[in-house]
Amino acid sequence: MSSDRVRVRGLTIFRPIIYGNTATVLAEKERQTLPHADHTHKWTVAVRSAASAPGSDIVGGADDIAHFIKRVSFKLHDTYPNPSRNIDKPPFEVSETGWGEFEIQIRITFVAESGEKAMTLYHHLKLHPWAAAGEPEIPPLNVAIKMGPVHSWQYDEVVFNDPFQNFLNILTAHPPTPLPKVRRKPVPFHLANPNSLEASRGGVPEFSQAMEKEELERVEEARKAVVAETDKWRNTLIEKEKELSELQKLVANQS
Ligand code: SLL
Repeated sequence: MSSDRVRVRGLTIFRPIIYGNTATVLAEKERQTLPHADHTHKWTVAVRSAASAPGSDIVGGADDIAHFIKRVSFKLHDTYPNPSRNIDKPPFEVSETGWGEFEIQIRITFVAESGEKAMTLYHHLKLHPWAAAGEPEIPPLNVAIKMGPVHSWQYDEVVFNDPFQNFLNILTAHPPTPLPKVRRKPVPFHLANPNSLEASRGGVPEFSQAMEKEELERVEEARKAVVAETDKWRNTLIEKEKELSELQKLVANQS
C-alpha cells in the first residue's frame, strides 16, 4: 500500500462551510420577461466556505472548497424541471426563480482522495423576510421588495477523522480563512436571534467568531430558563401532592 493511503490515526481536521440561500423579490419588469407569470422571487442556494471575502457582497465564499468537495447535488421541489441539479465545479450553487418556499436536499460528495461518504444536508428555501413579533408572517410583495434581499444561512463544520495522509496534505495546503473575530459590517446576523432582522433588510450578513460566543450565551440563558421553570413546576407538584394527601386523609376520616 502506498504511504498516501495510510490513515493518520487520532487526528481530526475540519473545514468550515455555510449553506443556505439568498432571495430577492422580482421587479415588475423582470417578472414580465419570465416565461412564468406566477414567479415572484429569484433566489440562489449555495454551499460555500464560511468566511466572506473582505468587501464582498456575497455571504461566505472567500475560500476555494473544490479541493475537498467534488460535487454538490441540490434536489429542488418537483415543480421544477430536472429537479436534481448536480454542480461539479465552484461556485456550488443553483439560481432559480419561483413563487414558493420548500425544503432543498443538499448532498455533498467529497473528492475521491478523502475516502469519505457523501453527506446530506437540508435547507428550507427562505423567500419571505424574517418577521418581527406583530408583523404579518408574509408581507405583501410591494413591502417585501423594500426590505431588500432575504438571507438564510447555516454555519457548519465538515469533520474528517483519521484522514488519509495524502488527503490531509491536500487539506493543509488550503488553510481556510479564519472568520473575523467580530463582524466587520454593521449588520447583526443570526438566524436564531430576533435582533437579526436587519440581516434580511438590506445588509449582507457575515459569519464571525463572536457569533459562536453569542450562540453559547443564548444556549446558557435558555438552559437557565428551563432549570428555573422545572424548579417552579416541581414545587407546584410537591404542594399539590401535599394537598392531595391531606384531602385523602380527610375523606378517610369521614368514612
Ligand atoms: C408550497 N410546498 O406550496 C410549497 C411548494 C413549490 C415552489 C413550493 C416554481 C415551480 C415552477 C416554484 O416556486 N415551486 O417553476 O413551476 O409553498
